[in-house]
Amino acid sequence: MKTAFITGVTGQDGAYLTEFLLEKGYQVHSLRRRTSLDNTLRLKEIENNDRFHTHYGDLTDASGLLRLIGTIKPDEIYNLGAMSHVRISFDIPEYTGDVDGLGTTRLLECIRTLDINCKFYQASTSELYGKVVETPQNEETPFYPRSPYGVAKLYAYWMVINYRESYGMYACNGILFNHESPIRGDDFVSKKVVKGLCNIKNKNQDTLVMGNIDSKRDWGHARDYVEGMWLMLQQKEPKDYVLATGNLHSVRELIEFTAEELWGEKIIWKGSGSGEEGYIDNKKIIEISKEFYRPAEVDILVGDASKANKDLKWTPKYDFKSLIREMIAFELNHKS
Ligand code: NAP
Ligand code: F7E
Repeated sequence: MKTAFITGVTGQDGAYLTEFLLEKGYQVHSLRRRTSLDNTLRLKEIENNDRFHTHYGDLTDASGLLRLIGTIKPDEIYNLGAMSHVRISFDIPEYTGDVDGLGTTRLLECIRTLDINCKFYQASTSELYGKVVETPQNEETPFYPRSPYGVAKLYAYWMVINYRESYGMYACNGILFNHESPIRGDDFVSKKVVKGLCNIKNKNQDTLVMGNIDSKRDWGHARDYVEGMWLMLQQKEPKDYVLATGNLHSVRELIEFTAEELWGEKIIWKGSGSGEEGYIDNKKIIEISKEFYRPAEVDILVGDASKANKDLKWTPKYDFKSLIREMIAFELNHKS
């Protein structure tokens, strides 16, 4: 029976990965932060599994990480913990660097110091490509991060490669494009749109206030992506892989598709820029506010996952429509 150690277990990917590894028979140890309110809501269905364990700790606390990893001696570490919100990283850049950048180094140093035979997965991101220099982006595309989050993750990306090359560690970067689910955090655009429009449909909210609706992303389902993380650690050689669907949609299309699913009719757009508004049945449901714009935006990201497709035999099972439909069904079932 293999043992995994997961940071970021209370997040979206942490919950799906834990479920996936438990199904594979793993012992799963995980890092949770102490918070004043319960942060384990996503773990309710698995928290009583006797192969699942949580330990208090923090990616900024090196001695705690060393003690935990030294005791657990995991076969695999999945570093999913991060301050993962791109816009908020502009508000707390130093903290973001500490957790997302140095936090990764602290874990790599634990493996090196303890001299344990442990594979390492790093949650790298399409935000590394930022102001893209080519489309679609693959493992060879040069990076140009556009936020403190992207810059911190770029440092972590290179530390993973440096430890692989310097110490022969089995360490991989998964360069994952946006992936969503019903348990996505409320302040990411997919969840904000689906939840907001479901609330409006149920007359629990009047309007939804959005930022830049013309940015474009490659959205997949988190359930597909955690399988890719695991596959990266089951290969002969450690390598870095892009996981993406290869399909591009704008935030505007996300709003339009969700609205059409809920009302069965097309949203009518009026005005432009930050004065643009969206209407259904002559009722305003969308407004734009610069509050949600970013100091530097990433306009378009779409990935080419051919390498993962070939080496890992990884292909996503969900597409954009099945992802959003699942998110809508979840919101309606939880609100009625
Ligand atoms: P998420 O839902 O925001 O979860 C982040 C996790 O990190 C939470 O468990 C959070 O704990 C934990 N965390 C935050 N600060 C920490 C700290 N100082 N010490 C220890 N843990 C800390 O993120 P996600 O969507 O699951 O993403 C997982 C990872 O993949 C992240 O590293 C993210 O940057 C990266 N990524 C995500 C995507 C995507 O589209 N989802 C794409 C590419 C890469 P609390 O619950 O206590 O806040
Ligand atoms: O924004 C635009 C926004 O916050 C997507 C993280 O998981 O994926 C995620 O980062 C787009 C951006 O995700 C709103 O400006 C418009 O262009 O859902 P998001 P993200 O920034 O792409 C990457 C791969 C990660 O690694 C990150 O950890 O949507 N947008 N209006 C908005 N975004 C938000 N959040 N809220 C709005 O009102």
